[in-house]
Amino acid sequence: MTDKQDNGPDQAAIEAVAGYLSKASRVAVLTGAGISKESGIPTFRDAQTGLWANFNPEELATPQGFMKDPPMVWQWYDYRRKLLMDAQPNPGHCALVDLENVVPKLTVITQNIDGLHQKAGSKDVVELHGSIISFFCFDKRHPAVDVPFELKEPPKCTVCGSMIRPGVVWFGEALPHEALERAIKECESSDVVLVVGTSGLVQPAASLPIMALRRNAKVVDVNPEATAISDLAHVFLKAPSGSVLPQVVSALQRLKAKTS
Ligand code: BV8
Repeated sequence: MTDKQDNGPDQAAIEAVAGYLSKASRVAVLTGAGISKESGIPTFRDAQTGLWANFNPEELATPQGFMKDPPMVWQWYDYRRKLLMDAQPNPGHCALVDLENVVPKLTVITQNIDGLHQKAGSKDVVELHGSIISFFCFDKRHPAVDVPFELKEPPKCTVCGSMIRPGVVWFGEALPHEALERAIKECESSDVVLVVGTSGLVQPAASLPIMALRRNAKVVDVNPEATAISDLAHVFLKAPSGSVLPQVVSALQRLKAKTS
């Protein structure tokens, strides 16, 4: 595709994306762990710090991993949940809130479980992989509330007695039906889809940009590293989302001011 960038975003690429957005009536944004990196949250495939350095997160984030060692998996999520409590949205999250106020309709579809889009003020957020601050029991998914920090092992469900687990989607588990349906509908009906901070490795989320391309949406990849999506995108903004998304929003605001 003619206007893709592979040497970092120059102003022309940013203006091109602003041009797409100025004509869009519906915009979808698919985000991954990368958008939270500048809030101090390690991405999913970063070398895990501390105790987790020797474990593959894709083994920990599974029902089998949890059943094999409930205290260890529980403590891994407790460590991540604590990290998130102090985390603040960064300029990338905030730029999406600004964008929501400039385009007619914007939906954030996130693979992240950190709640930072909602903390930033995004009004329409679809959580594909659940949330680290929600809990339900392993056997029957009875909801659990007020789960304290620092527990060494999973508490038990007060209804059925099975272990409480984080309310996230583990590998090998189906995504919440309504969230996935909504994400597909938005990606198939949006004029522009921004793909921000994802390695594009995890399915079925990674197929959403392909579905958008099939419906002739303009797809923009925002990532400091090239991914499988970068090559398919109309524009590849090779930069951290916290620095380039505010530039895109400013360029759009200038464009709107000129044409109003
Ligand atoms: C399912 C919650 C079926 C838990 C997560 C084909 C079709 C269907 C399934 C599969 C398939 N092939 C394989 C599968 C199975 C599997 C899968 O995709 N495996 C992969 C590894 C190959 N998929 C599943 O199991 C899914 N379930 O399909 O079920 C089914 C159907 C019916 C009945 C039963 C089953 C479930 C997947 C969900 C797993 N849960 N999270 C938790 O977090 O603990 S996924 C996890 O990875 C996170 O949510 C994370 O968001 C997600 C994706 O990773 P990324 O977000 O992309 O993060 P990553 O670290 O990889 O990349 C970060 C990027 O940011 C990098 O590119 C980096 O360059 C960039 N970056 C860095 N800094 C910045 C930046 N970008 C911008 N700015 C910066 N500053």
